[in-house]
Amino acid sequence: MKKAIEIKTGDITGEKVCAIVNAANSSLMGGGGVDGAIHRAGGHAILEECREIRERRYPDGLPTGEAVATTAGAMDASYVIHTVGPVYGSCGNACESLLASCYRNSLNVALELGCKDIAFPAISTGIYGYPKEEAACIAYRSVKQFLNQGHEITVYFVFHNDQDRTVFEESIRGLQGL
Ligand code: AR6
Repeated sequence: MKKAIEIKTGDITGEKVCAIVNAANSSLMGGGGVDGAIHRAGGHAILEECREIRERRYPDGLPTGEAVATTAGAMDASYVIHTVGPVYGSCGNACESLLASCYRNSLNVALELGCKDIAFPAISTGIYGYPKEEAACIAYRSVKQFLNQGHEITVYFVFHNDQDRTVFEESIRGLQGL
């Protein structure tokens, strides 16, 4: 049987899962980091769908912590779930719960789409400056809480390099009994 949580190193755009998560910004119009990589790999269809979502549902932009889905264009995944992580230092005490919401809301969107697996990048830990150790604990706790509610979905944490992966693994060591 597949483990509920798997930790990997690699380029998330190549993941063969139902949904990959994008660490987007509220404009949904693309950007750098993993967002840029996803739009490049998926192609123009993703941007078109993001434009429609903005027009129809979020004219002022997708709020931090929320998540929406598009198809994945040319990538192997079926869907991209776009979520907006907090900019570290911009939200005071709320940053932690906003980052946790990114994971929880993305997982709920994946379930609504009927997904049995989902791959997350380390949301907010690049351009948005969240300390990797803190973000690791928040991400792991949020996913674990969701899985403990009985939802059947395999969650991949995908790190761009082994160093980030090691930081994550060491940070969550004390949490594995959750
Ligand atoms: N696969 C997996 N992980 C990746 C990849 C990849 N291809 N590329 C980068 N990462 P970031 P944020 C890792 O900056 O901090 C964008 O401009 C990266 O090493 O992509 O949430 C958006 O449009 C890091 O660990 O996202 C927003 O404006 C993690 O992904 C802003 O950046 C997240 O880094 C969002 O900033």
